[in-house]
Amino acid sequence: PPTVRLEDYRPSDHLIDRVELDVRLDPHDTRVTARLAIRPNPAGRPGAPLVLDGDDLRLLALDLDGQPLAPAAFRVAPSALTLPEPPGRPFTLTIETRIDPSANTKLMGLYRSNGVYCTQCEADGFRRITYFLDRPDVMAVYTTRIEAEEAQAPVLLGNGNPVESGRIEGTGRHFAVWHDPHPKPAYLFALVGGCLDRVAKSFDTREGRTVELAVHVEPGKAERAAYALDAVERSMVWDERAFGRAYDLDVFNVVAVSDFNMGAMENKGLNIFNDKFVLASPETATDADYAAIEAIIAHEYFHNWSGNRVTCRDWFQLCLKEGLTVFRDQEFSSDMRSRDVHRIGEVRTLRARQFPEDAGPLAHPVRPRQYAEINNFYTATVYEKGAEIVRMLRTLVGESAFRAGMDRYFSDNDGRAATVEDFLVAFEAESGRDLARFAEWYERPGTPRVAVTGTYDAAERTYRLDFRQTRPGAGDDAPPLVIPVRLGLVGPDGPLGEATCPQVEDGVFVLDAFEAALTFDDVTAPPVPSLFRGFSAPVRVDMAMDDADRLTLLRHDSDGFNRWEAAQRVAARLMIGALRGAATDAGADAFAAALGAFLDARALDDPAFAALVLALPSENDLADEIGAEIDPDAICSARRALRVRIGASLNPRLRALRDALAEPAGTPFSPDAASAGRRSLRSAALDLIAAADPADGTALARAQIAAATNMTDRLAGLSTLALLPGSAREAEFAAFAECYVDEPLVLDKWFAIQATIPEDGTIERVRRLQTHPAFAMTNPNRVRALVGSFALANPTQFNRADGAGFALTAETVLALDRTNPQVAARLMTAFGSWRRLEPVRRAAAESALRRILATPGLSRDVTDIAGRSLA
Ligand code: HT7
Ligand code: ZN
Repeated sequence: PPTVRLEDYRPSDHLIDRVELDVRLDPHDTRVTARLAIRPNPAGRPGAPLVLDGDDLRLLALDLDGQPLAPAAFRVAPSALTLPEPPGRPFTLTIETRIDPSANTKLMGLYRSNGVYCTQCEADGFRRITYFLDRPDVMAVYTTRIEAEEAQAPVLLGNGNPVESGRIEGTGRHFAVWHDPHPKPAYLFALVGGCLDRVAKSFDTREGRTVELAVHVEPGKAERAAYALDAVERSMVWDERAFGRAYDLDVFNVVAVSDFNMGAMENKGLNIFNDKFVLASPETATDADYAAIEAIIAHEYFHNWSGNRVTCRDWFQLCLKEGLTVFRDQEFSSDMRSRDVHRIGEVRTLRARQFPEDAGPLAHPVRPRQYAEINNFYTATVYEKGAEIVRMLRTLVGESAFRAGMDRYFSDNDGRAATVEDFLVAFEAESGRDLARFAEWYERPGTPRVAVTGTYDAAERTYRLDFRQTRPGAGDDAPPLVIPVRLGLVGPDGPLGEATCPQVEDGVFVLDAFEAALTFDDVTAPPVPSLFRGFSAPVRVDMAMDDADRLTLLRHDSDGFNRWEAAQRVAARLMIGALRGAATDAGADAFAAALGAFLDARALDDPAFAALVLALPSENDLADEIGAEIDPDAICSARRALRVRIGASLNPRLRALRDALAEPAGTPFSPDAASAGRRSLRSAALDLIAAADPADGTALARAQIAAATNMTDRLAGLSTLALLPGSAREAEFAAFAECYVDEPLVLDKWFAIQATIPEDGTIERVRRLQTHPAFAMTNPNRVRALVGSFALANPTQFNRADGAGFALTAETVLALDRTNPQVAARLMTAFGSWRRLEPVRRAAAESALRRILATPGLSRDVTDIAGRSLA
């Protein structure tokens, strides 16, 4: 496929200032009339042809300033409309196109989901609605008239504010006109038409604007939208307080649809969501679902400033809106919940998704320099590593310069399409700091490594730390990065507050050379260093440290993240040691004893944190750490063995904890963080009990399912059972399916749990489930639940040595590619770590990849991922 390069960017030759759209909705024959006010761009090439993007469009009529264009004056194809010699002055082009929303299986452009008309235009879907300059630096003011049969689509929503609506007498049709006064790129355009129920409330911004907030959902599900509506309001309050950003329209609409390629979309004033991230009730949603809804509602709302008011000049700048907005939603969730617990969750996600991406064939810089298919660059690197860069920037310039820099960035770039450089300049101005070298974080792939050694001098009472950074994957000529290291020293009884070091300011040392050394004075006893507190930089840290020292950190560090990290490191060392034949039972027992002491001291004070400590590093975490010649079966066995040993050793404590945390009968469900934390610790305890004693675990899990008053407890019981083969498991699976046959989002959980069972029979089970009447390739959530969970969250079965897991995934990718290439390409990313497997599995994965790439008629999306994976 042709490659788009950052270095080739040039401004558009033409601009579009105003768009008047008239969309007459029909299931198969939707007519779109676009009146575009176009003018030559003073920054473009004079006299250049006008080339409007299209995708799968049929042109019905075309005129210029009210006159039909002569056939010789334009060229048309489904993918472009060209005026070779457009007027060298402002003019109005009126284009009528015809589209078939019911046939749109790609779910990009205008499509129907369960009978609801909706749109998805990012990154390049608007060109599937009308011919346009479909690039983010072309920003226009939109007025949209939507017309539809009233019985089919009683609700008609557009961007901006409602202007007018009415019936078209005698036709059964009606219309609504929406006007958005804020210039925006086409990717933020949206419309919705359908039968929808809603919940709403009004909100007064601190600037004195009264805004009608509404969440629209499938008929009969309005009650399940209450939590999302509340999250919208909390997001608005928070953005005013934390960033001084207020909402800027009279209405804010959220619409939930069931067929959606990603999580949600921040269209101006009309956010459209995958209903998985809107609908919640105690009976159907888990605590994790509630937290995700809160975070994604916030994320899309925050885009109103970071993305919409200030947008991206081109798609290479995607991290400018996505990394920044992830950072903003993470801060919001940290304020709503426990900061330490949330930070641990963020880092777990980064390590699970971004670190492997950065270490594999799909690695790319946070600001890529080239792409063949932009939809394949909505990645963990752009989002999650992009957010870490913003966090490091705040650590470097300090809280108050950071806030001032954000204010400056928003005001200097309001209404503009900006770049990463525009972003950094605002912080340079406010902090006086030169960020040219910091900008290197955006430029090259690869996770940096920082090796640290510590030396204590008892006579001098000094402690020296030597740092060395390396940049695997970044290229030999890569300069050193600017790495903020938040750190401190811990003694046998707690933090060593009196130790001082001139290079450490407010607890932060800035490592900006390949090598550097620090010396602390007044260190009265051999300390344990607590490095990268709060995970202050997205790096891998290599420091040899005894388990005993790490367990000192678990007990005494003032930093919550590093307390958790200490336990994770010990557990990882034990498991990796075991699979190399180098770990002892004594080590595991010492670790179990330390966990027991930790639970006694802290579990009831902070159950959510304790649950995270008990959740050992995942199989994928261990694979990432091992890095080469990976045998997922060996990893799974080593992990299981440690869980068995800990479960056996802590059994009485875990049982006592479960009892202490049980909610009194009749307690109403609350999704708040404290209640969720208690549930998660009870379930983590159950999981370890069951690992060591399957019979007891089965009984406890069944009892938990039977007594459950909410989906969190029910699903946790089922997840524990999923690891315990036998008739009890199958009976509970069957009962669950019967109970939730009419609840698609709950059935997705049922599909997903079964797909992740780490047993040989899972392949057959997944194939059987693919023929289940509820399975549909047309619904992305269902495909992700079954095949996505299998490929991305079942390491032993996806990576089976006989290649059966790769084959199943490849077949699904190829079948899906014919209808929805974007979702097919996402599924392909499961192959991203294939080169790090041991030789037999590696060969099987490679042949599956080659088979995919050789398939005739493959989409650009899948060709791009398969091609890069093999390169
Ligand atoms: N900005 C959006 C990213 C997106 C997307 C969403 C739904 C379907 C297709 C999409 N392509 C890109 C969502 C976000 O990050 O906020
Ligand atoms: Zn986003």
